[in-house]
Amino acid sequence: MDLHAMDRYIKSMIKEAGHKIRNSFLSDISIESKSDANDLVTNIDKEIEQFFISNINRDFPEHRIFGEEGFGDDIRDHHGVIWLLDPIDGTMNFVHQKRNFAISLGIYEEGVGKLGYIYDVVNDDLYHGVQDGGAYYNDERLKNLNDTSIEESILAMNATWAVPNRYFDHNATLKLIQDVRGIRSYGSAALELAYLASGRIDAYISMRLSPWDIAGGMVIAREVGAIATNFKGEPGNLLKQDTFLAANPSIHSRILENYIQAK
Ligand code: 2AM
Ligand code: CA
Ligand code: CA
Ligand code: CA
Repeated sequence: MDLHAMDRYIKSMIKEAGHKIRNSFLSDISIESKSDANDLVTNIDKEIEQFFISNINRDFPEHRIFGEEGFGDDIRDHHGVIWLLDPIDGTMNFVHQKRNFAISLGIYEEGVGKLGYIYDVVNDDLYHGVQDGGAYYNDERLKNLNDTSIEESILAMNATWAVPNRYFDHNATLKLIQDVRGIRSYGSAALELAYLASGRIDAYISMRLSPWDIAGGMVIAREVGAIATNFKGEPGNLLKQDTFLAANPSIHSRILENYIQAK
Protein backbone atom coordinates (compact mmCIF):
# COMPACT_ATOMS: atom_id res chain seq x y z
CA MET A 1 0.00 0.00 0.00
CA ASP A 2 1.23 3.49 -0.84
CA LEU A 3 0.28 5.16 2.46
CA HIS A 4 0.84 8.70 1.15
CA ALA A 5 -1.43 8.24 -1.85
CA MET A 6 -4.03 6.51 0.33
CA ASP A 7 -3.83 9.33 2.86
CA ARG A 8 -4.60 11.99 0.23
CA TYR A 9 -7.47 9.91 -1.17
CA ILE A 10 -8.96 9.28 2.29
CA LYS A 11 -8.71 12.89 3.43
CA SER A 12 -10.58 14.12 0.39
CA MET A 13 -13.28 11.44 0.83
CA ILE A 14 -13.68 12.28 4.54
CA LYS A 15 -14.00 16.02 3.83
CA GLU A 16 -16.66 15.30 1.20
CA ALA A 17 -18.56 13.11 3.66
CA GLY A 18 -18.34 15.87 6.27
CA HIS A 19 -19.80 18.32 3.80
CA LYS A 20 -22.74 15.95 3.22
CA ILE A 21 -23.31 15.63 6.97
CA ARG A 22 -23.25 19.41 7.53
CA ASN A 23 -25.71 19.83 4.63
CA SER A 24 -28.03 17.29 6.28
CA PHE A 25 -28.65 19.81 9.07
CA LEU A 26 -30.72 21.78 6.54
CA SER A 27 -33.19 18.94 5.88
CA ASP A 28 -35.31 16.58 7.98
CA ILE A 29 -33.47 13.60 9.42
CA SER A 30 -35.26 10.29 10.03
CA ILE A 31 -34.36 8.66 13.33
CA GLU A 32 -34.85 5.01 14.34
CA SER A 33 -33.85 2.92 17.36
CA LYS A 34 -31.67 -0.18 17.09
CA SER A 35 -30.88 -2.47 20.06
CA ASP A 36 -32.80 -0.28 22.54
CA ALA A 37 -34.71 3.01 22.66
CA ASN A 38 -31.54 5.08 23.20
CA ASP A 39 -29.44 3.32 20.55
CA LEU A 40 -30.17 5.63 17.62
CA VAL A 41 -29.49 5.48 13.90
CA THR A 42 -30.48 7.96 11.20
CA ASN A 43 -30.72 7.92 7.43
CA ILE A 44 -27.52 10.02 7.44
CA ASP A 45 -25.51 7.30 9.25
CA LYS A 46 -26.62 4.88 6.53
CA GLU A 47 -26.09 7.26 3.60
CA ILE A 48 -22.59 8.20 4.73
CA GLU A 49 -21.59 4.55 5.18
CA GLN A 50 -22.89 3.80 1.67
CA PHE A 51 -21.01 6.82 0.28
CA PHE A 52 -17.70 5.46 1.65
CA ILE A 53 -18.43 1.91 0.55
CA SER A 54 -19.30 2.81 -3.03
CA ASN A 55 -16.06 4.83 -3.34
CA ILE A 56 -13.89 2.14 -1.74
CA ASN A 57 -15.47 -0.66 -3.79
CA ARG A 58 -14.89 1.29 -7.00
CA ASP A 59 -11.30 2.32 -6.26
CA PHE A 60 -10.05 -0.59 -4.13
CA PRO A 61 -12.17 -3.58 -5.18
CA GLU A 62 -9.90 -6.07 -3.40
CA HIS A 63 -10.27 -4.34 0.00
CA ARG A 64 -12.98 -5.28 2.53
CA ILE A 65 -15.08 -2.92 4.65
CA PHE A 66 -16.32 -3.42 8.22
CA GLY A 67 -18.93 -0.74 8.91
CA GLU A 68 -21.32 -0.21 11.79
CA GLU A 69 -24.48 0.00 9.70
CA GLY A 70 -23.84 -3.33 8.00
CA PHE A 71 -23.56 -2.32 4.34
CA GLY A 72 -20.00 -3.59 4.15
CA ASP A 73 -18.60 -7.12 4.39
CA ASP A 74 -19.10 -9.86 6.96
CA ILE A 75 -15.66 -9.69 8.60
CA ARG A 76 -14.46 -12.70 10.63
CA ASP A 77 -10.70 -12.59 10.05
CA HIS A 78 -7.87 -10.11 9.47
CA HIS A 79 -6.80 -11.13 5.96
CA GLY A 80 -5.89 -8.45 3.46
CA VAL A 81 -6.79 -4.79 3.75
CA ILE A 82 -9.83 -3.93 5.86
CA TRP A 83 -11.42 -0.50 6.29
CA LEU A 84 -13.15 -0.19 9.69
CA LEU A 85 -15.71 2.57 9.40
CA ASP A 86 -18.10 4.31 11.73
CA PRO A 87 -19.89 6.88 9.53
CA ILE A 88 -21.15 8.80 12.57
CA ASP A 89 -19.65 8.03 15.97
CA GLY A 90 -21.83 9.73 18.56
CA THR A 91 -25.18 9.47 16.80
CA MET A 92 -27.05 10.58 19.91
CA ASN A 93 -24.99 13.79 19.92
CA PHE A 94 -25.56 14.18 16.17
CA VAL A 95 -29.33 13.95 16.70
CA HIS A 96 -29.65 15.99 19.89
CA GLN A 97 -26.76 18.43 19.74
CA LYS A 98 -25.64 18.65 16.11
CA ARG A 99 -22.06 18.55 17.39
CA ASN A 100 -19.74 16.26 19.38
CA PHE A 101 -19.76 13.46 16.81
CA ALA A 102 -17.14 12.26 14.34
CA ILE A 103 -16.41 10.10 11.33
CA SER A 104 -14.11 7.30 12.46
CA LEU A 105 -12.00 5.28 10.02
CA GLY A 106 -9.12 2.84 10.41
CA ILE A 107 -7.27 1.01 7.64
CA TYR A 108 -5.68 -2.27 8.70
CA GLU A 109 -3.56 -4.72 6.72
CA GLU A 110 -3.26 -8.29 8.04
CA GLY A 111 -4.53 -6.96 11.38
CA VAL A 112 -1.95 -4.15 11.64
CA GLY A 113 -3.19 -0.55 11.82
CA LYS A 114 -1.77 1.45 8.91
CA LEU A 115 -3.85 4.64 8.85
CA GLY A 116 -6.37 6.14 11.27
CA TYR A 117 -8.75 9.11 10.94
CA ILE A 118 -11.16 10.89 13.25
CA TYR A 119 -13.00 13.81 11.72
CA ASP A 120 -14.84 16.22 14.02
CA VAL A 121 -17.27 17.30 11.31
CA VAL A 122 -18.75 20.44 12.85
CA ASN A 123 -15.41 21.91 13.95
CA ASP A 124 -13.69 20.77 10.72
CA ASP A 125 -10.94 19.20 12.85
CA LEU A 126 -9.19 16.18 11.42
CA TYR A 127 -7.02 13.92 13.56
CA HIS A 128 -5.01 11.30 11.74
CA GLY A 129 -2.22 8.83 12.28
CA VAL A 130 0.14 6.96 9.98
CA GLN A 131 1.91 3.80 11.11
CA ASP A 132 5.44 4.89 12.16
CA GLY A 133 4.73 8.31 10.65
CA GLY A 134 3.20 10.12 13.62
CA ALA A 135 -0.17 11.51 14.62
CA TYR A 136 -1.58 14.86 13.57
CA TYR A 137 -4.24 17.37 14.61
CA ASN A 138 -5.11 19.05 11.33
CA ASP A 139 -1.59 19.36 9.98
CA GLU A 140 0.13 19.89 13.29
CA ARG A 141 2.19 16.96 14.54
CA LEU A 142 1.06 15.73 17.95
CA LYS A 143 3.72 15.31 20.61
CA ASN A 144 4.40 12.11 22.48
CA LEU A 145 2.36 11.96 25.68
CA ASN A 146 4.16 13.21 28.79
CA ASP A 147 4.17 11.11 31.94
CA THR A 148 1.40 11.89 34.38
CA SER A 149 -0.14 10.47 37.56
CA ILE A 150 -3.65 9.28 38.44
CA GLU A 151 -4.00 12.35 40.69
CA GLU A 152 -3.28 14.76 37.83
CA SER A 153 -5.37 12.94 35.22
CA ILE A 154 -8.61 13.72 33.48
CA LEU A 155 -10.48 10.50 32.74
CA ALA A 156 -13.29 10.12 30.20
CA MET A 157 -16.01 7.54 30.79
CA ASN A 158 -19.77 7.42 30.35
CA ALA A 159 -22.22 7.34 33.22
CA THR A 160 -22.91 3.58 33.08
CA TRP A 161 -20.12 3.21 35.69
CA ALA A 162 -22.65 4.52 38.24
CA VAL A 163 -25.01 1.61 37.55
CA PRO A 164 -24.01 -1.68 39.25
CA ASN A 165 -21.93 -3.66 36.76
CA ARG A 166 -19.56 -6.60 36.51
CA TYR A 167 -16.35 -4.66 35.92
CA PHE A 168 -16.32 -2.05 38.67
CA ASP A 169 -16.74 -2.72 42.31
CA HIS A 170 -18.78 0.30 43.43
CA ASN A 171 -16.21 1.39 46.00
CA ALA A 172 -13.41 1.09 43.47
CA THR A 173 -15.40 3.28 41.10
CA LEU A 174 -15.91 5.92 43.77
CA LYS A 175 -12.22 5.75 44.63
CA LEU A 176 -11.25 6.23 40.98
CA ILE A 177 -13.51 9.27 40.73
CA GLN A 178 -12.03 10.71 43.90
CA ASP A 179 -8.45 9.95 42.93
CA VAL A 180 -8.43 11.54 39.47
CA ARG A 181 -8.43 15.28 38.88
CA GLY A 182 -11.63 15.20 36.81
CA ILE A 183 -14.10 13.08 34.85
CA ARG A 184 -15.49 13.91 31.40
CA SER A 185 -18.10 12.19 29.24
CA TYR A 186 -18.23 13.27 25.60
CA GLY A 187 -20.42 10.52 24.10
CA SER A 188 -18.19 9.71 21.13
CA ALA A 189 -15.53 7.05 21.62
CA ALA A 190 -13.68 8.32 18.55
CA LEU A 191 -13.50 11.90 19.82
CA GLU A 192 -12.46 10.65 23.25
CA LEU A 193 -9.54 8.82 21.62
CA ALA A 194 -8.66 11.95 19.63
CA TYR A 195 -8.62 13.93 22.88
CA LEU A 196 -6.39 11.31 24.50
CA ALA A 197 -3.96 11.47 21.58
CA SER A 198 -3.86 15.26 21.75
CA GLY A 199 -3.30 15.29 25.53
CA ARG A 200 -6.64 16.88 26.48
CA ILE A 201 -7.60 13.84 28.53
CA ASP A 202 -5.34 11.14 29.96
CA ALA A 203 -7.49 8.02 29.77
CA TYR A 204 -10.72 6.77 28.21
CA ILE A 205 -12.58 3.77 29.55
CA SER A 206 -15.63 1.96 28.19
CA MET A 207 -17.36 -1.31 29.09
CA ARG A 208 -18.41 -2.11 25.53
CA LEU A 209 -17.15 -0.82 22.22
CA SER A 210 -17.20 -2.18 18.69
CA PRO A 211 -14.21 -2.43 16.33
CA TRP A 212 -15.27 0.58 14.21
CA ASP A 213 -15.51 2.80 17.33
CA ILE A 214 -11.81 2.44 18.08
CA ALA A 215 -9.98 1.26 14.94
CA GLY A 216 -9.03 4.73 13.67
CA GLY A 217 -8.32 6.15 17.10
CA MET A 218 -6.04 3.27 18.04
CA VAL A 219 -3.69 4.07 15.15
CA ILE A 220 -3.61 7.74 16.14
CA ALA A 221 -3.20 7.07 19.87
CA ARG A 222 -0.47 4.49 19.32
CA GLU A 223 1.64 7.05 17.42
CA VAL A 224 1.87 9.31 20.51
CA GLY A 225 2.63 6.42 22.86
CA ALA A 226 -0.82 5.74 24.34
CA ILE A 227 -1.66 2.16 25.35
CA ALA A 228 -5.00 0.57 24.40
CA THR A 229 -6.21 -2.80 25.69
CA ASN A 230 -9.33 -4.53 26.89
CA PHE A 231 -9.92 -4.94 30.64
CA LYS A 232 -7.79 -8.11 30.66
CA GLY A 233 -4.83 -6.11 29.40
CA GLU A 234 -4.98 -7.78 25.98
CA PRO A 235 -4.60 -5.74 22.78
CA GLY A 236 -8.12 -6.66 21.56
CA ASN A 237 -8.76 -8.24 18.19
CA LEU A 238 -11.01 -5.72 16.36
CA LEU A 239 -13.39 -8.48 15.25
CA LYS A 240 -16.02 -8.20 17.99
CA GLN A 241 -17.26 -6.00 20.84
CA ASP A 242 -14.99 -5.76 23.86
CA THR A 243 -14.16 -3.74 26.95
CA PHE A 244 -11.72 -0.90 26.34
CA LEU A 245 -9.14 1.17 28.21
CA ALA A 246 -6.88 3.60 26.36
CA ALA A 247 -4.54 5.70 28.44
CA ASN A 248 -1.35 7.63 28.84
CA PRO A 249 1.34 4.91 29.24
CA SER A 250 2.27 6.06 32.74
CA ILE A 251 -1.20 5.33 34.17
CA HIS A 252 -2.65 2.54 31.98
CA SER A 253 -1.55 -0.40 34.12
CA ARG A 254 -2.35 1.41 37.37
CA ILE A 255 -5.97 1.91 36.26
CA LEU A 256 -6.26 -1.74 35.22
CA GLU A 257 -4.68 -3.12 38.37
CA ASN A 258 -6.16 -0.82 41.00
CA TYR A 259 -9.65 -0.04 39.81
CA ILE A 260 -10.97 -2.59 37.30
CA GLN A 261 -12.03 -6.19 37.84
CA ALA A 262 -11.01 -8.02 34.68
CA LYS A 263 -13.75 -10.38 33.52
P1 2AM B 1 -22.30 5.28 18.10
O1 2AM B 1 -22.76 6.65 18.37
O2 2AM B 1 -21.61 5.12 16.79
O3 2AM B 1 -23.36 4.24 18.27
C1 2AM B 1 -21.34 6.48 23.35
O4 2AM B 1 -20.90 6.51 24.66
C2 2AM B 1 -20.27 5.84 22.52
O5 2AM B 1 -20.43 4.42 22.58
C3 2AM B 1 -20.35 6.19 21.07
O6 2AM B 1 -19.05 6.16 20.54
C4 2AM B 1 -21.23 5.10 20.51
O7 2AM B 1 -21.10 4.92 19.13
C5 2AM B 1 -20.67 3.92 21.27
N1 2AM B 1 -21.52 2.73 21.33
C6 2AM B 1 -21.07 1.47 21.12
N2 2AM B 1 -22.07 0.58 21.23
C7 2AM B 1 -23.19 1.28 21.51
C8 2AM B 1 -24.56 0.91 21.74
N3 2AM B 1 -24.99 -0.35 21.70
N4 2AM B 1 -25.43 1.90 21.99
C9 2AM B 1 -25.02 3.19 22.01
N5 2AM B 1 -23.74 3.57 21.83
C10 2AM B 1 -22.83 2.64 21.57
CA1 CA C 1 -24.59 3.29 16.68
CA1 CA D 1 -19.57 4.26 17.25
CA1 CA E 1 -22.02 5.05 14.56
